[in-house]
Amino acid sequence: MIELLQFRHSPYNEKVRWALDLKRVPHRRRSLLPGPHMAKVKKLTRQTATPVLINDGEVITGSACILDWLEARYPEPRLIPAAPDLCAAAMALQREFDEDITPRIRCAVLDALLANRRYFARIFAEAESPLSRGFYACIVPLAAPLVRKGNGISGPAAVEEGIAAAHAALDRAATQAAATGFLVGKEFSIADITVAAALATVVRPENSPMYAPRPVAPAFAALMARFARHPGADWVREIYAKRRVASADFEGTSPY
Ligand SMILES: N[C@@H](CCC(=O)N[C@@H](CS)C(=O)NCC(=O)O)C(=O)O
Repeated sequence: MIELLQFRHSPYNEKVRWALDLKRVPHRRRSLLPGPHMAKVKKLTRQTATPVLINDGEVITGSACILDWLEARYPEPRLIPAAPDLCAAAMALQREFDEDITPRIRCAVLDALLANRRYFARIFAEAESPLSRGFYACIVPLAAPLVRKGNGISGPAAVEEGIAAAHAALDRAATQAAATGFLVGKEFSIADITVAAALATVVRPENSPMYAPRPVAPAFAALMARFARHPGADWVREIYAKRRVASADFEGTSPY
């Protein structure tokens, strides 16, 4: 059976979960904890990033490669536009977010989450028992420098840059989706999944796998409040309400 090694709250993992859920691909999910994940993922893939998809010994890394793999094997519903110009536009938007915009937004998100080790543990160790979540909260301060370094959080300028990147991405989503509700052409595609999953890290749509557990820690609540009334946040909430078929994440075997 296909297996997804993932982080609970991550734009790249959310992209893959979204496609798996829409295509109703039977699979198993295993959530890993940032920090302790490294040894396991490195052994399998010689790098440390999630998501990782495993199928019969075949190991696929990188959310874009995983989406291509899924689209080839589970074509319905189609997520990569058939028309060459729309396909090129969707791929270009995916590449720009994956490689440039999403990592910048992530600096601001992780910095705010790391301000409260218990909330960081709540977010990432949701699938764990209360005991191991408590243990993880204790080691978050040890993992924090690695998380900061690995994600380019070099100081306040990187955080401000991430906030500006989120604002610009929300502006762009609101403008680009104004005509059809979708970012590329007239159909829902990987472009919408990529951009909505990246922006969900700050918008945190309710009833979605990217929701913010309550009570929200003050630093993270302050970050979310910066974007809550942006028209681009309305687009994120709307596309989640209409197209994100799963309202929660799960551990273990998929319900389909
Ligand atoms: N380009 C990759 C980026 C994946 C990525 O950065 N994943 C992060 C979570 S958001 C991760 O697992 N970081 C931990 C690490 O790299 O050790 C993709 O599209 O999947």
